Amino acid sequence: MTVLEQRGSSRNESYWPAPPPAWRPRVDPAPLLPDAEPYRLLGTDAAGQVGSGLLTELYGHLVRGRRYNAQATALTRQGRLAVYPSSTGQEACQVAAALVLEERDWLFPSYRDTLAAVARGLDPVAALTLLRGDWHTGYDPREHRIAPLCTPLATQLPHAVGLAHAARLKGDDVVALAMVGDGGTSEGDFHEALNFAAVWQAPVVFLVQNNGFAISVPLAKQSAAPSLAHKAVGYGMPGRLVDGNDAPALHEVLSEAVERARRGGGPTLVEAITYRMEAHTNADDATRYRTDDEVDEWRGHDPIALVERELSERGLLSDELAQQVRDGAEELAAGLRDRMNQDPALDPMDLFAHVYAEPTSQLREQEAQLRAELAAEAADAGAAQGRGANDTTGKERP
Ligand SMILES: Cc1ncc(C[n+]2csc(CCOP(=O)(O)OP(=O)(O)O)c2C)c(N)n1
Ligand SMILES: [Mg+2]
Repeated sequence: MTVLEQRGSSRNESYWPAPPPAWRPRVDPAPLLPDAEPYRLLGTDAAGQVGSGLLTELYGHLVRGRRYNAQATALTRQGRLAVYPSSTGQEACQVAAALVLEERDWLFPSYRDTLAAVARGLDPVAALTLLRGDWHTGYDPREHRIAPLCTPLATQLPHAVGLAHAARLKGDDVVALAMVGDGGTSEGDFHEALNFAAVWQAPVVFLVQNNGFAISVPLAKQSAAPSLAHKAVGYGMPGRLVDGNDAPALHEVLSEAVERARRGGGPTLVEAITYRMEAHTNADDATRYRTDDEVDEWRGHDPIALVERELSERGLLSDELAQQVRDGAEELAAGLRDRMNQDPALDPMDLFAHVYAEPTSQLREQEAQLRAELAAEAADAGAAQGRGANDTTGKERP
């Protein structure tokens, strides 16, 4: 019998044995799948189940957070802050992430998550240290259990997994919550972190703030996934899709994920659908890649207005409460202004300290280059001052 003849006889079981049971889904993927629609509480029949105490607490944090963002952005315009990635519009994610954690837990923020760190109790000025151009974090991460605000995309995620896994091995009751943007989910570190977290059943919660853009790149240009929460299923962990502007809904979903992680149930990926109301940072012009209509549409789904509406419906938004919350926010902003108006003694050359015990040759080269540039700048400034002092004509020089 020729090979072709054998192929033809599909009933020849010695030639076509049944395939080994190599592939079987280890778990039923259905329970891991996110809901088709983002989970919401405010504006639904279930809103009544949110405690009034929590609602009021969230409100206070949201208003303070928005005021903090506005003040920090103003400081960039005054040259007091090098750069600020505002989270205006995303305050619900920031506040909920901070409030669901216990003191012993860890927060792993990205560069946009200053508010989460402040809502967790970090000094509002210390939280801006890196963005001010200093070489260090400005606070002791171990003391506050807040990792440094991370600028390289997604690198905070494997760190969170490592810390959570180590804590579990040591028997410490610690959960890590790691924040990342929609753009960050396309990074290799995202994959590695989620894969390890699921295999080890590490007590981690991943919170993706899907604000629609990675700088100017809209989500559709960098992911074809049905939703970012769907990515969880491929790793073997549940994915949850939540309205990222609904603070109580996020608080509930994140609390459940934290509790699940704490009792040994493993990691969860939570995707919060939200929107960045300001530009990427003060160095970006958002009008070049999105329309005012789109921004206005999101203005109608504002996280603070949503909570205010629910408080009003319950008769809880008294003038007194509103004033008290506003005063608290103004006090925070005034403190930030005053303290940020003091000039820190920053030396750009400090960049090169503490990188390696023995600096590499490339680092030494870069150090020499920066030293030369700074010297040339200082010489230019000196010469300009000299010209100004000798200039009696009042005419501008070419
Ligand atoms: C590894 C790495 N690559 C590129 C960048 C440059 N970068 C800074 S922010 C950003 C967009 C990130 O978008 P997203 O993750 O959605 O977060 P968002 O800024 O929207 O909060 C990029 C590409 C970076 N910081 N790190
Ligand atoms: Mg984004």
